[in-house]
Amino acid sequence: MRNSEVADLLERIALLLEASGEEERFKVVAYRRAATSIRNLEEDIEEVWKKGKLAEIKYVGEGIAKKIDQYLRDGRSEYLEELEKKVPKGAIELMQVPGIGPKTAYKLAIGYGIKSVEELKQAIESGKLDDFFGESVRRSILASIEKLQSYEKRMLLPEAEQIAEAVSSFFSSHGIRIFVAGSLRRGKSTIGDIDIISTSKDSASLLSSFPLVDSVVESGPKRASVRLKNGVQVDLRIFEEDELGSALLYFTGSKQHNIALRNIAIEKGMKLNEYGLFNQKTGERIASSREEEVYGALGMSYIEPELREDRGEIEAALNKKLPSLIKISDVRGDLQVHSNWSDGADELEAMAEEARKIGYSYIAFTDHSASASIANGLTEERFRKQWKKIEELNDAMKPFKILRGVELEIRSDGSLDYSSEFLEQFDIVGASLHQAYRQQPEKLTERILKAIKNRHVDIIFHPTNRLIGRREGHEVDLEAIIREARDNNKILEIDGQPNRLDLDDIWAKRAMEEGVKIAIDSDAHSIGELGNMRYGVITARRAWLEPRHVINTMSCEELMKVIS
Ligand code: DGT
Ligand code: CA
Ligand code: CA
Ligand code: ZN
Repeated sequence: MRNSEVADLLERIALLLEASGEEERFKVVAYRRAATSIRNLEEDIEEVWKKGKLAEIKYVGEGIAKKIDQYLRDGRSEYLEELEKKVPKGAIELMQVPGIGPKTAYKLAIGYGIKSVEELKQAIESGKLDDFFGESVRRSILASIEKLQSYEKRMLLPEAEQIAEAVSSFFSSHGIRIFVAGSLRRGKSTIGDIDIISTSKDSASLLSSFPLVDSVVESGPKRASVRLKNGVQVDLRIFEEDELGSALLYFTGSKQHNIALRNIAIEKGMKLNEYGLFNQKTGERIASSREEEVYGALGMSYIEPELREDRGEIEAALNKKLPSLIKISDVRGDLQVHSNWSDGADELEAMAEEARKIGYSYIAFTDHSASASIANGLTEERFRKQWKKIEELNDAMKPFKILRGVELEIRSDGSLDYSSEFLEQFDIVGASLHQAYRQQPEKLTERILKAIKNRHVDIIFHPTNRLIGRREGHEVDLEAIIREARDNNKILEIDGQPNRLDLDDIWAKRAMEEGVKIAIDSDAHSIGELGNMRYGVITARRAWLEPRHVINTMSCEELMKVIS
């Protein structure tokens, strides 16, 4: 299947169109949308192409179909090549740096001949750009570059999962079971490398023969490490069957959790390492084959991997006060979903059908509001039309319930799109901040607080607006936002997009402790992305959330009472 290859092509065209600085917003949206549509296409794009039916794919018009046709036929795209000529080398790469938009990237690439992020760093450090950027901008760009370069080495959760699954099914096709440990098992939002454990003596040599291996870093009887073609490292450790529990415990980490456990063991006259829990004096082994046994022998209840960060879980486990964490099956609806009425790829009906298939009893469509023009935000007129369609679907899909929602822009002065009378007519309103996000943090906080106080707003979506790997969350005053949400009985969101996961685990826990309710949403822009709920739930588990803390574990009726 070359579907994702073609989707990448279209996305690259969209990016270049954006960078070419022309006012081609509509085109940019069209290419992105077609890319998403093809990425989610079930049929093989080459088959569709051979049948001459490219233009029948959703969002692929004649123009885009021609470009795909040429690409599949000749392996190249003249249109892309033209754009590449038009956009200076380096501009695209520079655009990845938070704080550098298309225009600035253009000027840096043309005016100063800067072709890479590294060159930009050097130019700033050597003073070459002192006239171009003010001092505080230079400092913030250098900080962003440092972040960017450190992120490059870490991957997002879905990528790590996919690799682990590929490794795992390779091993199982050879009759060997492996166990995933490390930060992936703990569900961290970014993963450095993949740690696996096996009890088979053959697994080290087998790992070296995994088809995606680029080089073998080390390989011995008890351990192996390989680097894959995509740059990712996989670490394997081999243990005896009866050491599996203590081995998993050790290699799941976190390191801080391990250190805390080891200290508890010492206090109790025992010794803990990856081979087991031992009596300090006699050396006799007390527990090792299952994690539960090791925790039990230390006087603790079993601690779920997501909690193993030394953030209070050890004490809670000693006192048998651990939370009963939320599970994906507790989720009964999704409160942030986009359709093709704004920047999503799929129709209302298809999205709702899929949500019902997942087992939800409700879904809120939250297409973008009018001032989000890059996301094809809706006018009041278009929302009224959408509501008609929603009404029809609600009749047809009973008892499944579709809520009229909106992702409402918090504008640069803190005001909102639409009048009060109009906002009243939505079932649920999520407000979020995208525009003018380079304002001072105090100003951003003020805008969010103002939105929370507005009686029509129910939820604040992705409160810090972070994009993992691209930009840090805004330095808004989250303590103040949490207090305001608590005082106004408003909800804060964990956005499940793998590059958002915002609120993060630490702040979602903080919000919960203050009594603020949390919504976990997929922020899906296509049918497939409804599955992002999973990553939101993992983050919620890392935040110690139980079903009762999460608003969308309620039935639709209860939910409507809470937000009315
Ligand atoms: P990552 O890969 O950076 O996302 O994070 P982890 O947590 O997967 O860390 P990694 O791969 O370096 O090591 C895997 C686990 O092995 C880690 O979570 C805990 C354990 N571990 C590694 N180094 C040490 C250490 O020096 N002391 C202790 N107690 N445990 C360690
Ligand atoms: Ca790791
Ligand atoms: Ca590792
Ligand atoms: Zn959107």
